[in-house]
Amino acid sequence: MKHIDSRKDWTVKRIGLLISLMIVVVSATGVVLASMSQGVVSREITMVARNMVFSVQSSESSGAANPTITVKRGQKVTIILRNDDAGMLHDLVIEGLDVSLESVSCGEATRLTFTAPSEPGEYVYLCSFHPRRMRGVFIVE
Ligand SMILES: [Cu+2]
Repeated sequence: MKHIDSRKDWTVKRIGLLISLMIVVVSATGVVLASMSQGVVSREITMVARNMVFSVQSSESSGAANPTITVKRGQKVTIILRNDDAGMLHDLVIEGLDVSLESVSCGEATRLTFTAPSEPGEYVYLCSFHPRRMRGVFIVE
């Protein structure tokens, strides 16, 4: 009988410990999720204008022309526009969002930080000087 009692006691302590651990894990997850929804996890995108197309400098897009850009809803996004086109003026506008980067001449760069919409959506980004050739899709997921 004594043996069984001590075993039961041990099990109760073990369950108590497990519950405490779970509470810690759940609270930690909550803190991470809360900070993410507040846009703390930000994103920086460098867009290069060269040969009349945009490309993004990152491992995922490997310099493709006018790549689709995907960000998270509510995410804080910084876009850096760099112009590598000699004798050309380029800017960057995301239609339907209040995002408009000023025009830059070759060798110059400009940046703009904004918060992505809280709802998913699909938008068009373009250079207002060359909207047919310099145009891509901006997705909020
Ligand atoms: Cu342009």
